[in-house]
Amino acid sequence: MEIPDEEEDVPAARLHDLLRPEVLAKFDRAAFERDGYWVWEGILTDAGRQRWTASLDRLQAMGDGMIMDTDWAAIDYAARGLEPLPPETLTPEFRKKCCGGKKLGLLISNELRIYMHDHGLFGPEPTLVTRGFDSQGLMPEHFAPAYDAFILDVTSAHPQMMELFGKLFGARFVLDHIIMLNRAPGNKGAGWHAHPYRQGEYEVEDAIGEGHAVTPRFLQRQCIRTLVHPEGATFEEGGELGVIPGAHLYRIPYKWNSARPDHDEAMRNSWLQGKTHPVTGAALEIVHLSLPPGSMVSFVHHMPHHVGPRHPDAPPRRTLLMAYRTPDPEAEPARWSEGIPRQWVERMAAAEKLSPAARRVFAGDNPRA
Ligand SMILES: O=C(O)CCC(=O)C(=O)O
Ligand SMILES: [Fe+2]
Repeated sequence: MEIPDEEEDVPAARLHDLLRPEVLAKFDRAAFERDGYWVWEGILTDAGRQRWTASLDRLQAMGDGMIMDTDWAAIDYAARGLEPLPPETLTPEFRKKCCGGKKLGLLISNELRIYMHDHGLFGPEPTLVTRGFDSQGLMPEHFAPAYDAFILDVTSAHPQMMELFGKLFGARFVLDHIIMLNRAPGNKGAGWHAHPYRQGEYEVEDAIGEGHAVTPRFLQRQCIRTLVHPEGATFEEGGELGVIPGAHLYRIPYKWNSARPDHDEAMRNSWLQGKTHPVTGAALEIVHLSLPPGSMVSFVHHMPHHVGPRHPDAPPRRTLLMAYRTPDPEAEPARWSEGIPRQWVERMAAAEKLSPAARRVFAGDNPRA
């Protein structure tokens, strides 16, 4: 039975029975720390799976509509201190290729994405065009909670989700970032790569690394990614995650900020050569995960990982990435975590639309009073 949290109003969008408690209860801390990942197989209830899929489909349609309906060429970039977008990327044909998920970077430069995150792309017109919903000044793919109350609840407040993240992190964790990672049929997937904690201030090796700094101790400063696949990510349909159990104990943000050409053979012939698990002594090996519908997977984001191609005949892979991290005791005091769009969270806080639970998860590492 779920005990309502007395201090908060329960959001209307909340689905109480989101996760299967017996799957949540199976989490094995020792295995997670040893392997660097944990599969929550079939953890979504049928209703949870339906709601998650419906939200991701709706958000994808909203974002695709914004890509196609916005007059990107007419936006005054210079007035906002931004470079104009290259004209060849603004044709309807090109923009069509940016739809369907995971292709938004072809249209929206990193500079523009950061501007939307910090300031929001609001008026004066022309600006983002939304049909039948309010613009939040950014794209749904870059921060889905801004456009969907169910996703806002499950990523910031839902008791079962907070219990899941609590198992990974302990008492306190802050949101690092949320990205929608739908992949259309025929999507090519991603080569082997990993990610640094925050801006890489604490990395002990560079992005290739030789493995000298391997440690048997689970690192205290951790960012852990959780992918939810309401319709699965199986071998048959593709878009499946590849991991290397134990490789998270080498603190190497592999090719995090460069081209990612490596597939399994390249990885076996180079980075994996001679690397062993610092606890078990076994040679490190690649594992591809086939996750049935309604599953999630959590993994330490220092571990190199890979995404298989999505088969051309499969339906789109629906996926949300939810990345949280342990707070950094040395971070500058800040009201909000740097991964939350500042313009959005400040507007929500001013309008008193953030629950106490969301304020905790969105707070800075060392929250300012
Ligand atoms: O599954 C995906 O689409 C990407 C997974 C990934 O690289 C990540 O979450 O960092
Ligand atoms: Fe990644």
